[in-house]
Parts: sequence; C-alpha cells; structure tokens
Amino acid sequence: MPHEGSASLRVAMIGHAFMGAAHSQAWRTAPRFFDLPLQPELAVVCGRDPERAAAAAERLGWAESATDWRAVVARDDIDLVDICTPGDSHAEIAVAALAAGKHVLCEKPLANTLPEAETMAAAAQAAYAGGARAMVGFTYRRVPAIALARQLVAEGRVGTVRHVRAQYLQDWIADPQAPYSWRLDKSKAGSGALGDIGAHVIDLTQHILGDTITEVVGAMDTFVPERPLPGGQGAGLLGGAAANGAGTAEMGRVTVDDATAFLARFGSGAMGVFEATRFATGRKNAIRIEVNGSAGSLAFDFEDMNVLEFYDAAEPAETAGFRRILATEPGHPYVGAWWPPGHGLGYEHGFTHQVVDLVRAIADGDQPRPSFADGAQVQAVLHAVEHSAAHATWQRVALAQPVG
Ligand code: SOE
Repeated sequence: MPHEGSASLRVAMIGHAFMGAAHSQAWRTAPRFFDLPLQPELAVVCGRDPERAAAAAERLGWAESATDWRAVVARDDIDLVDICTPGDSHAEIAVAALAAGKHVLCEKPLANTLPEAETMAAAAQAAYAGGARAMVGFTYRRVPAIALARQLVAEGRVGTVRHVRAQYLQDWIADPQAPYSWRLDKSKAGSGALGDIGAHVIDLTQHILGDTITEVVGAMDTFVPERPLPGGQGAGLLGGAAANGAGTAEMGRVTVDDATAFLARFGSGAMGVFEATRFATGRKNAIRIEVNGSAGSLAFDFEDMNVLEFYDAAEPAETAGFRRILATEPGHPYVGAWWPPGHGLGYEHGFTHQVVDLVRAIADGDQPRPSFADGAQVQAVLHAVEHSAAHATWQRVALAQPVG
C-alpha cells in the first residue's frame, strides 16, 4: 500500500541483464506490498547499447534509458544509483555516485579485489556524513527462513555454535561445451564460483551467526580451462582450435575457479566447512547451510526455500528430531506483507525485501546492512581463500569488523 504523500526516491539502474531484471521487479513491487516512507521511481536504466537499453526500459518498467553512466550519476534528479553490472565496474561507478551524493545499492560481490572493496567502503564512509547511504546486495539475507535462522541463533535456541556447513551448488557449466561468458573471465568477474556464489554463503553464515570468519584454508580448481565463445567472439578470445586450423569454434580461456572449497574458523571458535561449485550436476541453486550448536541445530536449503529445519536438543530423545518449520507465518520476517500461511515466497522476494530495508534505512537516516564495510569484509575472506589456495596454507582474514 503506497504511503500517502511520501516523497519520491528517484532511482537510476546501471546494467539490465539478469540482476537488472531482478532489481527492477523489486523496485516496482516493494511499494505495492510494503508501506514505504519514500516512493521509488524507476527513472532511468543505463546500458552500453542504446537499442538494448531502450528495450530494457520498456520491458522492465523504466521511464527512460541512457548509455553514459557518468552522465546518469551526475544528474540532479537522481537520488539512488543501483549497480547491476559485472564486478569490474562496481568500484568506479559506486565511488563516482557516492561522490555525487547519491545513495548506492551495489550487486555482490562488492568488488573484484580487496583494494577496490576497501576504496568503496572508504568512499561510503566519507559520503555518510553528507547523507548518502550505501548497501551491498547480498539478497539471500532477506529470505524469511534465513532471517528466522539468524533470529533463532540470536535468541540462543541452538546454544553455542560449534559447526557451520555451507554449500552453494550450481551446475550451469558442468557441460564442457557450455559457452564462455564474462563470469569465466577473471578481469571481469574477479573470481569464479568463489566470488559469485561462495560470497553468498560467506555472507549468510556470518549473518546467521552474528560472527566473522577469521582464518581459512582452501583449494580451488578449474576443471574446464577453455570453452566455446558464443558467436565466435568476445572477451577472453584465444587462438584455440580456429587459430590452429582445426576449423572448430573459437575458444575462450577460463581464468577463474570452477569450484572452491575451504575450511574456516569463526571468531567464536566455531568451525566452518564451505563449498562453492558450478559443477554439482543436478543442483541448480542449492544453498545449503547447517548450523550445529550445543542446544540444537538449524538446516536450510534454498531449493526448498520456505522451510527451515530446527532440531531442539532439549527434547526427549524418544521424540526429538529435526522439524520442518514452514516459514510462511505472518509472524515470520517479511511474510506478513504477502500471502496467507503456506502460500510460499520465491527467489524474487529477497530482492523486494532488500529494497524495503534499504528505503526504510535511507528514510530513517540509518546505515543499511550489509554495508560496504560488510561487503569489504566478505571480500577479505575471498581474498584470504585465494591466497590460501595459492600458497597451500592457512591464511588470516585481513579485515574482521563485526557483520550485522
Ligand atoms: C550465477 O551463478 C548467479 O546468478 C549469481 O551471480 C547470483 O548471485 C546467484 O544468486 C544465482 O546465481
């Protein structure tokens, strides 16, 4: 229900592919289901190609399209810049937008490197006094069952946490013939499975525990080192088979990890076992998190995202067991704004909740979480995992401020 007479929040979105579509539906939907203190206006969508940007504006509901992000972030009639581009442009766009006094929502991972992420966190801190707010888009925090898990840990329902088991499993490039894309190019994406999906489970576990990872030891692998380029062109072009005269498809070199696994120690002393892979055949978007504490356990799988499993160790052994909590009650986080119990939510709702929390924080003058400092801390974990894998040794995480 729109808030009567509330001021508008004029949004510019940079990038309009998968994440752009998810963010657009969130900006459109949030004020229709939640009472927001500011009304988002989908002012302008920006992309490099004028025709594709215009088509995206039409399809996704933006008033106009543009091709020059620098001109867009300088516009006086824009309040917030939403960055949905590959990681190689996050830092430049975010720093420029914050310097221009705009609020910023930036897709995850915050950046491609730790120095970039630290620069972004410093820019956000500098812009805070002038009223600009910055947030990184770890959207899965806003899945009701995940928010409930954090609540139960904070209430002490699992006691002292000993173990965290976290996996992010996909299979979209398990086929060696799956085409090359920017996500396989280190210069564009920063890293592969580690930064793209491992970053989510790093953020989620730290968020659920209210704790930070202090030390890691990891291993990274690239199973398929080159892949056919779509249309025979694009970034990462190799001479490949075409150049050696075989006459087959041109190939792009994969410069990121296909899979990463690592052990972690949390500040509290809890042990973590993490896995991120794009080669888990049959697993499409399985974000699996299990927490074992002295008083009980929690388990979540995004492929059954409305459910949180809870084991209460205080129950009599004869009847104790994991119970499935259907996180669709009006009392569960975010759920009251939606459907009656049992009418589940989906992937897109996390993005809508992200917009709701961001807009409310902006209106209240609060720091939205995860902040750029939180994003930089996750980046420090990614950096430590890469360093550890390269040197086959435990690695301390450089930044370890608390994560909210
Ligand atoms: C691709 O692996 C991807 O779209 C990620 O980039 C998203 O962050 C994740 O939520 C779904 O998978």
